[in-house]
Amino acid sequence: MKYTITLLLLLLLATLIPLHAANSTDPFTPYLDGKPPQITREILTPLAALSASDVPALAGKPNIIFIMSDDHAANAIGAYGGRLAKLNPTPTIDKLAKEGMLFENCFAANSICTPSRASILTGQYNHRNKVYDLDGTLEPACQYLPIGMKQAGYQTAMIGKWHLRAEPRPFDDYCVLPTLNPYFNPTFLVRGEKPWPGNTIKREGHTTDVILDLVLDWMKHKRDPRKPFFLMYHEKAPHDMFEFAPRYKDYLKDVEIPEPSSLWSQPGFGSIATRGHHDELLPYIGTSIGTRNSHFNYVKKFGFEALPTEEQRKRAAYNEYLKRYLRCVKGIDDSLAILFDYLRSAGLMENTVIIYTSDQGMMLGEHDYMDKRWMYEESERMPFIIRYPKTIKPGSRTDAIVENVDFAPLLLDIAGIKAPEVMQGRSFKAICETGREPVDWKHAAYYRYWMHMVHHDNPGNLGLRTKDYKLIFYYGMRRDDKMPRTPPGWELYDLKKDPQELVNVYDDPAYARVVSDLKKQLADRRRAIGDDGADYPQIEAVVKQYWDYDATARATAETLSHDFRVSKEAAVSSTGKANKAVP
Ligand SMILES: [Ca+2]
Repeated sequence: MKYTITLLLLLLLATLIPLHAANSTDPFTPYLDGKPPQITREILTPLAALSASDVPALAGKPNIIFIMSDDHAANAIGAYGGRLAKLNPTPTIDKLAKEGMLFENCFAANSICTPSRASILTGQYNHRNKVYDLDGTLEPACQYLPIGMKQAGYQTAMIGKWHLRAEPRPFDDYCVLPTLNPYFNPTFLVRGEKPWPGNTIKREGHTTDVILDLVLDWMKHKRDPRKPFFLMYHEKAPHDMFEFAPRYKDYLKDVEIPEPSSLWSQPGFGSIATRGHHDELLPYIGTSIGTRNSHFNYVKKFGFEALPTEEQRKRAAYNEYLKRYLRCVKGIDDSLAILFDYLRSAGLMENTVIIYTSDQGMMLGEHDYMDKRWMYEESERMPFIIRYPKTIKPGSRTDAIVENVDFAPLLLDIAGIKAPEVMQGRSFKAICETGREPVDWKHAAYYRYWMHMVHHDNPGNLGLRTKDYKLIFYYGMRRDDKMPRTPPGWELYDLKKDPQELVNVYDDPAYARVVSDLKKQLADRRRAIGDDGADYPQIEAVVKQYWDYDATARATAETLSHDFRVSKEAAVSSTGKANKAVP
């Protein structure tokens, strides 16, 4: 009887609400001309995308929980086996990996929060979705993933860190942190009577605990058991400044954190683009653990300047950084243990696809760097673990290359619908289920970081990462060209021989063939995905000028290196502030 009434209600709704699907069966068709339409009613009305005949079909669809932390490097997950694994930082996530599949080569197309999230929601690279940097906005009409999941018949919810500025309107339910938010006693933006972002709720406690409570509350009280659900559960932790819940203050207290060798010595690392001519830009490029970068380093930030030697200062800063960070990670891992216990007790564990990832990685002292943004492994790599024992073999691993633009197509595929043309990524469901890559699967991940020399002093760059090599080109300028340019330069790392990227072999004659092959692949990929420089011809001119990197280009790069150093020194003498960024 209840079922019949539900069907009748659904039929009634379907009659009352005019679907634009009447004109087209593809909800994404209107976006193909690049002009997002106004949000239509079927996007806003939870039940409208469902027709009565869909209801029985939904019974076989799995639920999906997409868990994403902020800046959680694979190195800080035990299952990835990095140098921190011996500290056992993530027993719960490790267990998830044992019960599912771990991706060793999952990469962010742009290793920074807002752009990576935009790629995940749209299935597009940032030159296409136009969310280049932290100021980017992803309008509701372009939030293709939740729109598609709803079309597939799912109840959708977004809880936690959002960072895309515009309202997450296509979700049935949302409860998201504003862009700037504290670790304790956070405020959330919710749907309500006032226009976005006018409706808020406030919660007491540490953000990790509060977000877990909101997730559990949604699961227990707001979930519609008649439908499969798609929940995006986004942590704020372990983003800087790493404020952990007080109960973790003694975690790792007396432990000496294992160090990467590149924290101390890396004579073959980098290029003129990252070190300057004869290392003259080392104080200015890339924020540091030790005092190399006087503008932003963790010796200063954590107050270790009074220690007698640089070795002591750097070691103290490194340990403080890693302990704060890992205490935040521990909080996430403990939260997930509670969530998974709940899923088991509610009988949801076996029919729910669980994904754990992070919006990108994080430099944890490798190369004396902090933060992300770089294309180096620790920053570019995203952890990606997927558990669904019905179709995914427990304890499996793959080295297939996948990118964050592939997430939305995968999720839609799991939900039983095809990714729309507007998405540039491709589903890797077959890899999850078979462990094998389709014959025409991609061989490389594309990368492009646009936020030249802001916040953490990283030059603009682009590149390609294959299973064997990484080619990076630093073009060194901002989109508006209003920040001093840094010297263009190339770096090549042989990842099989040198997984820690300690030696740039770009100029080694033995790699000349590799360089030319990779440049061709890079040019082909840029063409294929439409990153043709049309929006920023000034940058594209630099890419062209330095593509072959002949003697003339190298000489010009040296001049730019000197000019940049001089501009920095002038800024110090005029402002009195060490290494202040000058737009
Ligand atoms: Ca992030």
